[in-house]
Amino acid sequence: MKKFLAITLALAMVLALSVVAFADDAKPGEGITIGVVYKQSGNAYFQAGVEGFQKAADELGFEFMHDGPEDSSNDGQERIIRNYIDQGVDVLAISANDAAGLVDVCKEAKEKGIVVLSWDAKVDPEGRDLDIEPASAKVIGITQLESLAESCGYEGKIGIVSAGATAPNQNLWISFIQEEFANNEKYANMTLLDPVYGDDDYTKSYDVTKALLDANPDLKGLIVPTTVGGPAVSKCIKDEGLTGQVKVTGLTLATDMAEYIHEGIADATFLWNPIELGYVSSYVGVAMVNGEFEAAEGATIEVPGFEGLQVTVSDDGGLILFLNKLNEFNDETVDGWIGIL
Ligand code: RAM
Repeated sequence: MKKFLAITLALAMVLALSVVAFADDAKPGEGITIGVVYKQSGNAYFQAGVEGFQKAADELGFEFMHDGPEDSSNDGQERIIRNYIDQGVDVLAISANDAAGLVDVCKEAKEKGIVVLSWDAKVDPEGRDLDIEPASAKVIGITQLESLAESCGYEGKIGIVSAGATAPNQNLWISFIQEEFANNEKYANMTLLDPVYGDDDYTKSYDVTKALLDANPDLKGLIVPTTVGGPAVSKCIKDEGLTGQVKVTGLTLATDMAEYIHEGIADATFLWNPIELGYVSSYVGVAMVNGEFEAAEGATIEVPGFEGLQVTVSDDGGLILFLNKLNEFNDETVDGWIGIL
């Protein structure tokens, strides 16, 4: 009998230990679904963002779906979001084509208890819980202006070839470029043209650049704050025989721009790592669903490989979290990034 009791006790202990072990193995994201929505499909920048969500999904155990409209439209994004709400996602992670355009559908999602994050390009404060951005819009804007001004010797006429006319991230960066340009004496011998828009479409970006070059034969440089626009604008300058005469800077993928940087069309371009944006957004979403992190001013979150992630109040009055990492791609550094970004 004693032996029987001892065996039963031993078995019970093994069972109890394995339950604990199983509980330890449970990943914090299990049972959670994230719906990732980006500005448009077929954009390598967002494919890199998705890699970040995938990396976090492998670590945290959540499921995710991802999609973006072909045409960079607000309506297309709204349809994708409604579909995700119907499918019962726990988190929406959105890079918006229009900050105001998605507020209503995002409010509906929030009312249903869905955590709504924007990343890369914000949804206005009423429609989001938290916006996750690479760095402050002012730093991103001024870094490009200063780089191009230096390339142009602080003289002459420069322009901007942007993404969509309603793109929240580009418009914010441009507003800081314009403000700094108007207020800093350094740029007194330069002229800044109004932006033109290539809609994150390669052909359209090429065509608007051609029109700008034709209309401004004295143009000295272009700021291109979009990964799709950067190579299209550079190709146009090259085709027009203006290499070295019209300089480019902007926010680009290294892989797309290496050739143009080595040829001297761009001295330097910049970008954060979109993989990291997707990765951090995932950790934030899972922690919010699990009640381990609340989006509130001053709140901090631990994400592997990151330090000092803290929520602050954004220029628009909503909550924001910055990664604070900006990489420079130049003749010496760009090749080291090929294949990564
Ligand atoms: C394009 C998109 C994206 C922006 C990058 C720099 O891929 O417009 O929103 O962050 O460029």
